[in-house]
Amino acid sequence: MTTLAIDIGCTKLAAALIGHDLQLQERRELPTPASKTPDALQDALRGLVTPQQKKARQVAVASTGIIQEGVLQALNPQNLGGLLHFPLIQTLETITGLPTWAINDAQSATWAEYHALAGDIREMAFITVSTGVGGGIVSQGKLLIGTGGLAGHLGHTQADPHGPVCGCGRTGCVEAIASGRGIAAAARGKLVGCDAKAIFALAANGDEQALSLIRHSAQTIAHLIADVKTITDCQHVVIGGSVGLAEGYLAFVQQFLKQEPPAYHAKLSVAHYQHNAGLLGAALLAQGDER
Ligand code: ADP
Ligand code: BMX
Ligand code: ZN
Repeated sequence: MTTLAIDIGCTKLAAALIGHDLQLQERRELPTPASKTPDALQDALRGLVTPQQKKARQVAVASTGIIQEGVLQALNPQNLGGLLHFPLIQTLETITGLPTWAINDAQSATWAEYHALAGDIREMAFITVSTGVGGGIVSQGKLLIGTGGLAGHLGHTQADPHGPVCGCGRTGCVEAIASGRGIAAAARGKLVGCDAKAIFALAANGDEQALSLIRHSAQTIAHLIADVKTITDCQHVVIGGSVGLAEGYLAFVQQFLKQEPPAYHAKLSVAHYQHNAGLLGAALLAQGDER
């Protein structure tokens, strides 16, 4: 069965048709609307899926936010321009007329990346360093979602009790420091106003402040990985998201993780499916037992 997979991130929306061979066809991408009202998101989703919906039998959504009973609840509404609540399944079923299934974006990507790992791995974690910091955990071969959908929201563990206040209301979350938004918010002087992509470009040209902002993010993610290892005993941690996939970032994380005692080390790699892990995981999960 062909699935129309949709990935709703805080910066970009993506969609593709995915069959049983898990090959992506007709991948499309649009920016997440700047005015993130429910109407603006609904219009953007309609524009994204209309060209493809006739070719699919079902819709599978991987979306930022806590997904409970098909509704998106923002944990960090600041990342979604203040949008708190969005009826994902209802909206997409109305737009497409197709049965729709939804899960958190990072949980979804975790499942795709778990399937891409070689060997008999039963415990793994995935961390996306993107607009925010998302995460997912596989324990004993099962994806943890939780009764309320919150499981694996690793970006909201506390990295620094004296750190910046996070949009979720907590102080010093990993997300407030290490995410694309966090990197940009810590910029000073001539770097004020630069986004994370621009800060990576400056670092590649030797800018010391840009490099130190990126290293601080990577160090925060390395500490998070050590914490996740203590909780899950994961053998492997996969890193995704545009910041996580950026050149040189994983090497910094690796360097900082090596400074932790060996018990807290885990094998690290970048996402096998790169920017498509969320789309593929949603299709895999929605196709479920039929595969
Ligand atoms: P989303 O959050 O919608 O899933 P991304 O994974 O693309 O989207 O993450 C967006 C963040 O990644 C932004 O903070 C942006 O500045 C940053 N970013 C985008 N492209 C790059 C890049 N090539 N290198 C480093 N950072 C990037
Ligand atoms: C935030 C949270 C997570 C999400 C993560 C990465 C919201 C809206 N999102 O921690 O649910 O998985 O960001 O999302 O509260 P991304 O859009 O930055 O990839
Ligand atoms: Zn937080």
